[in-house]
Parts: sequence; structure tokens; C-alpha cells
Amino acid sequence: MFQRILIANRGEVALRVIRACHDLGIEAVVVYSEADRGAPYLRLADQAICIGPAAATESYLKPANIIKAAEMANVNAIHPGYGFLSEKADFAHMCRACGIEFIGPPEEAMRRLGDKNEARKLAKQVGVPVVPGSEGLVESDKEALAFAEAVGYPVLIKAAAGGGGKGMRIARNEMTLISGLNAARQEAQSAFKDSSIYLEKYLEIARHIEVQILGDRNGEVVHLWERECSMQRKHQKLVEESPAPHLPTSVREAICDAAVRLTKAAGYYNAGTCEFLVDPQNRFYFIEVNARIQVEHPVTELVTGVDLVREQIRIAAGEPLRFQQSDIEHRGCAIECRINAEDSQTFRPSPGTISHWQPPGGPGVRLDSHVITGYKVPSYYDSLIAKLLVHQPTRADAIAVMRRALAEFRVEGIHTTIALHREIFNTSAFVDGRVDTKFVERVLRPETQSN
Ligand code: MV4
Repeated sequence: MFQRILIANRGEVALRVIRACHDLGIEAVVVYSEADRGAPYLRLADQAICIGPAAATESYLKPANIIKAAEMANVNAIHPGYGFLSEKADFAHMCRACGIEFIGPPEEAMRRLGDKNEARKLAKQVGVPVVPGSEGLVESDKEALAFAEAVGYPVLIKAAAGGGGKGMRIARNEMTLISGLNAARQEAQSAFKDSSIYLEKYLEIARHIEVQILGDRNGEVVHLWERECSMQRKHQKLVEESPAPHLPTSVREAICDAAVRLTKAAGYYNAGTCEFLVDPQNRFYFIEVNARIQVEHPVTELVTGVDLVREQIRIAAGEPLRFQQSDIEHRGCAIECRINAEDSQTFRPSPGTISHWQPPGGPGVRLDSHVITGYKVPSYYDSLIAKLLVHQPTRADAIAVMRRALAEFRVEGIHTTIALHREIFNTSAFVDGRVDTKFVERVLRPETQSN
């Protein structure tokens, strides 16, 4: 097993990985930017190393700075967390070439699945349904028009190098298809240095359901059931839960099985997620793989009892999975609310100093957060400050405990999304499990509706 791990991330997830290291008897070295100097979670690490200025591009996104810190601290491995360098195959390669294990998937699987068009091809090969789409990349306007004509509008323009909604554009007619293609190509070129585009039929009403998997270096892969992640706004998830409400057992098992087939075929190991869209007729379609641990992983930890971050570390160290599929239980219902430092009406960021922080607790509550009273939320990074989770035998109980926990939660000095969550948990459509990806815009903030 590793003796020392460097954590190439910040905030909530850096603290989550510090804890997993310590649970395994491993020393944790954390890096920080100048904006995070003095952050309280740094004191829980065994060592903290400054890697550059506040701007992420000058610190958390600079491979050379991170490798240098890793070599200085003499670590065996690097945990990238989520975001930042977590899905960069070049970074994984660089770590391993320097004799430092990258706690993530193999480079080839990262490259193959990181290209969404390639991931789609692989899914088709192993019999996993995909959304009706273009046959490979779209090279010309003529091809795009022919595809849209054949499947009917609306269509969704997607960047092969994109993901998580980046570089996506809806086209509802010929004119917006042509202009959208050009805009999407330019956007993809500047964001990912790759202008490759493909098309899919746009599913207007769908639920976003993802399957957690764990694979080891011997080619074994198990799934840890699904999470329902439809409650989101502008590709920022707000609430995640497991099990997915109203998902028939047969469909659930078929989706989970599809996720295992796909990741096995990719030669994947580490923790990972396969994302699917599920339409109102409960037909499911693969959309993409997230080759990293995700923000919402604790939802799965609560219902399965598996510590996903510890398992990531064990897998990276070469240990075989300690369970087979039939050992993975799913107990009760878990729900997560993402608490962000932003205005719950306008969704604008709300950085600043937290003058009072009074977190909820008690039976059935888990709070993952790096925040304490007096903490200053920097303006440079993602605004996530806490993840509030509950675990109960039934969804109704989970909702009741979440309402109670949200009522206990007091944050002063900045705006947070706690107020929005109180609204969500008092909305009958949510309580009934009637959620889809348009929920917030349709039910809660109709004035902000765009599409
Ligand atoms: C889609 C889709 C509908 N039809 N693809 C969003 C994130 C990325 N992983 C893929 N996503 C979607 N792909 C097709 N063919 C709907 C989403 C989607 C979404 C789209 C617009 C606004 C919010 C959304 C939330 C979740 C999923």
C-alpha cells in the first residue's frame, strides 16, 4: 500500500481525500494556491505545499507545479479529486512516467472515453443503446442537415471533446443548426483544442440517471447502482439521490448491466460513472462516461456502505476488488443537496467571509464540508461549500430528515443555495419524485427559462 499521497485539489474534495488517506493509515500531502493559503482543512493534512497564484490555470491546473510538489514530498501517488486535472490523460501519463501512481483510470481508457464520439461507438459495439445520432463525426453542414432531416428537429450539437454540457447547442431548425454548428466548432476549438462535432436527437423530456462503477486492475468491474441527478440548473446539479424514483426494477438492472459492459470493454479501472438519459417511456440511452470520482459519490456510499475513495486508493495500489456484484447491497434512500455560495434567486456567486456557520447534524445526516465560521470563500473557484446528505429507510423519511436538517442549517455573511433547497423539498412535484432535467426552470424559476 502507498505510504504517502498528494492531493491535487482543494476544498471539500481535498478534505474528503485527506480523510480517506488517514482511514487507510496513509499520509496526506495537500497542495494549495495563494487564495487557499491558511484554509482550515490544510491543517488536517500531514503537509501542505503552495503551488502558485490564485488563478487555477496558474496552480491547480498546472501539471508541472503539481509534479514538482509530489517529488518534493516524495509521495507514491496523486489523487486528483474531481474537476481540475482529474480527467486529463496527459496528466495521468506524466505522473506515471515520473514513477508516481495516478489514482484514476488507465490512460487509454481516459483517452477513449474522453472522446464522447468514441465512447458512443464503443457503446454501440457492446450493445448499449445510444441516443439516435450522426454516424460518427459531422464534417459538413450538408451532412448535418441530412441527419436532422432524417431524425427530425430538435437536434443537439455536441463537441466530441466536451462533456458535462460544455459545448452543447440545441438546434430547432435548419437555420439554428448551421449557425449552431459553426459556433459549437469554434467554442470546442478554443475550449478543448478540438473542433470535432457530432449530433444527437435532442430528448426534450428526460431524466438524467447515472451508474456508479468500480473496476480493478484485473479487469473485474462491479456497479454500485444508480443515482438520479435530474435536479439541476445550467448543468450544475442541485440534488442527487438513490434509488432513482419510479424506475422499474427491470430497467434499473438493464442500465446497471449496460454500465458494467461498457466500462469492462474500455479496459477501465478506478471509480467511474456512466451517464444515461431515460425518456418518459423508460427507454434508456447512454450519453457519456465520467472517468473520475464525482461530487455526488457519497449518495452511493450511504446506500451501499462502500467507501468509494478508499476503494479508489486500494485499486490504484493494485489490490483486487474486495467484493463481487452479489455482495453489493442497496439499502434505503440517500439524498444529497449541494450547498453553494451563491444567491438562490439569481444563482450568482456569493464569495466572502462566513461570519456564522452552524451545520446540521443528528441521526441520518452526513455533512461533507471544508468550511468553518470565519472561512473566506474565494471568488476564483467553484462555489461548492458543502454537501448535505441524509440516509433513511424510505424516501419519505429521507425528505423529512432533509427538511429538518435544512431548517437547522444557519449560514451568515454570504448567500447560499440552502434557501433554494428549502423550496425544492416543499414542492409537491419533487416530493412525488416527478423530476426531469427542466424541473428548476419549469417549476421553481419560470422567469429564467431559456429553451
Ligand atoms: C442530452 C440531453 C438531451 N438529449 N443529449 C447534459 C450533460 C451532458 N452529460 C449531456 N447532457 C444532456 N444530453 C440528448 N441527445 C440532455 C442533457 C441534459 C441537459 C440538457 C440541457 C439542459 C440541462 C440538461 C441536464 C441534464 C442533461
